[in-house]
Amino acid sequence: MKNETAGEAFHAVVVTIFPELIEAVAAVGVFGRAVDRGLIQLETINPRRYTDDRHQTVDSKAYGGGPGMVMKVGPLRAALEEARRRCPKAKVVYLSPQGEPFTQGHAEACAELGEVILLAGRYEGIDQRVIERDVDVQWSLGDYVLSGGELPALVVLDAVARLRPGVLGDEGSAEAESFSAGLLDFPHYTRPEEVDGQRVPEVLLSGDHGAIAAWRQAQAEAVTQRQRPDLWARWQEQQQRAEKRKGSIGDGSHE
Ligand code: 9D3
Repeated sequence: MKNETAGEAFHAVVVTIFPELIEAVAAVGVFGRAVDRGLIQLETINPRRYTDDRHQTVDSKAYGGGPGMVMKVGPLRAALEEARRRCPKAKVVYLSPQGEPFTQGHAEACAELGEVILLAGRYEGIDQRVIERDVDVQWSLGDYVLSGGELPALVVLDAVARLRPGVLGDEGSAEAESFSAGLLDFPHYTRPEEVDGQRVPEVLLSGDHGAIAAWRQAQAEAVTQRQRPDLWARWQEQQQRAEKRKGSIGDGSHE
C-alpha cells in the first residue's frame, strides 16, 4: 500500500490472541480506507506464535487460587519484544479495567506520537510482571465488564485514526475539536421537512446563518446540561475563566 500524503503513516501494533477480530473491524469504513490509502499501518502479533508446547498454551491457573485463568509472561513478553522492534518509539498500552479512563486527550497525544503498541488481554487478565516490566500505561474504556481488550483496542485505534491528517474528509478537524471544546453536539436534521407530523425546527430553514448558529449553540448547551452535568460544570468554569481574561485586558492588570 502506498501513502498518498507527505507525512508518515501512523503505525499501530496490536498484541492479541484474536488477530482476526482486529483485522476484520479494521478493514471497514473510515479506518479501513485509511489503511488502504497507506495513512495507517496496522499489524497484529499473536502471542500463541511464541509458545513451544503442542497446545500453544498462553494461559494458566492463578497462583493463590480462585476462578479464571491468567495470561502467562513468556508468550506475552516475546510478542511485545517483537512489537517494540517494529515500533521502537511507541508506548506500550495495556487495555485494562484497572487503567485510567481513556480520553480524547490520550487519543491526541497518541496521534501526535505517530505509533502505539496495544496489548489486549483475555481471561482474568495478564501476569502482573508483564505490567511491571513491559507496559508503559494502562487505559480503561469505562466502568463496565467486557470479555477482553480487543474491542477497547479497536476503540482507541478509531479515536486516534480520525485525528491523523487525511483520514477524514471535509467533516474533519473542526468536528474533532468539538469534544475538546467541551460541549455535546446539537441536533441534526435532513430531508424531508416533515415526517409523520415531526417538523424540522423553523430556524434551520430560515437561511439566517447567525440565528442558526445561536440556536445550535443553545441546543448544545441544553443537551450538555441535561445529559452530562459533569461536562456542563467544566464548560461553565472554562467560560468564566475566558470571561475574566477578556475583562482584565487593558485594565492595567497585565502591566
Ligand atoms: C468479571 C471479571 N472481573 C473479575 C472480578 C475482572 C475482569 C477481568 C478481565 C473484568 C474484565 C476483564 C476483561 N476486560 C478487559 O480486558 C478490558 C476492559 C473492560 O472490561 N472494561 C472497560 N475497559 C476495558 S479495557 C480492557
